[in-house]
Amino acid sequence: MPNLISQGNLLPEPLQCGRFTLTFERPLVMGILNITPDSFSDGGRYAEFGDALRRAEQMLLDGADILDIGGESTRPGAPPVPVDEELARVIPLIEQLREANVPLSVDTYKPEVMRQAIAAGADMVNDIWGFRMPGAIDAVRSSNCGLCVMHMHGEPQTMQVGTPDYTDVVGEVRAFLDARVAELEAAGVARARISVDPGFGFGKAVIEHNYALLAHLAETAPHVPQGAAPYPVLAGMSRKSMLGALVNRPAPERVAASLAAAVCAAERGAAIIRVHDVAQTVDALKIWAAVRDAGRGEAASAQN
Ligand code: 7PJ
Repeated sequence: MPNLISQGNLLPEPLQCGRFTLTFERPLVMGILNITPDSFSDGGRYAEFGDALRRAEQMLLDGADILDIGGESTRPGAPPVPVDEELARVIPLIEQLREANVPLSVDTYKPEVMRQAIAAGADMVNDIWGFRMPGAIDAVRSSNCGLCVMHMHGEPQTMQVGTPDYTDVVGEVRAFLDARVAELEAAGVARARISVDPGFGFGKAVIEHNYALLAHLAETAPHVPQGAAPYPVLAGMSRKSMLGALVNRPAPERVAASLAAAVCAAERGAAIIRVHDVAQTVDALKIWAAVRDAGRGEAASAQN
């Protein structure tokens, strides 16, 4: 009997994530909670604390599995936010949302924000810089929070200036993530705490590189021994210009395009999908999962 479970469709390793252990029988939906007055697609509508709380509650009602709290816009060209300002935005939200009993991620690359967010109860640190800032690994190593290690070519201020240059974008992103994960593990971070992300839109040619990465999403994950479960892969394409470039619509009107991208990511093994439009994504992924499960039923009865 041939082994029908190839490495390509093994479930990702469960993710140790603070108070939670996340498993990936289906892709989990991470809802984006931006509290940045200059956030590119929400236009700052959720700048106020009360608005952010209401938005979080709605995302939970809509079925979000994780909330990703961000206090600094990282869109290309955005100005950096001082540490104190970022802390003032994210810490009260973490404290308030802890009782909601949902995994809380903090989207930051600043070690001091990581430290204080973990102390306030964050379950996960999502770093677009891939824990490359001096002190970032030290800020997370002794906690049990989950990590998302993202690939970025260049820096937010400059990454889309000129055309990003790769000869093999999938191989280069994977090599980068391999190296980051090796450094984290050498510093004592357990493998079970690590998820990875190819960083859609962060220093990639809008169409050529981003769509190659999506097409080969599973191959962007770090190498694991033969037969071992892959690292969980997070995919964040919601409303991004890689979608706008094809559908020719402003960010708030890219919901349908975002859903198509989410389904493509699910099909290619994404463990976590980071989105603005939680309710719609949850619906789309239900249909995707039903098709997957029906296909599995056929595979199982063909074996008997
Ligand atoms: C991402 C992110 C992403 C991860 C942002 C935006 C820009 N974190 N933070 N992956 N993007 N892990 O949402 O458009 O793609 S901010």
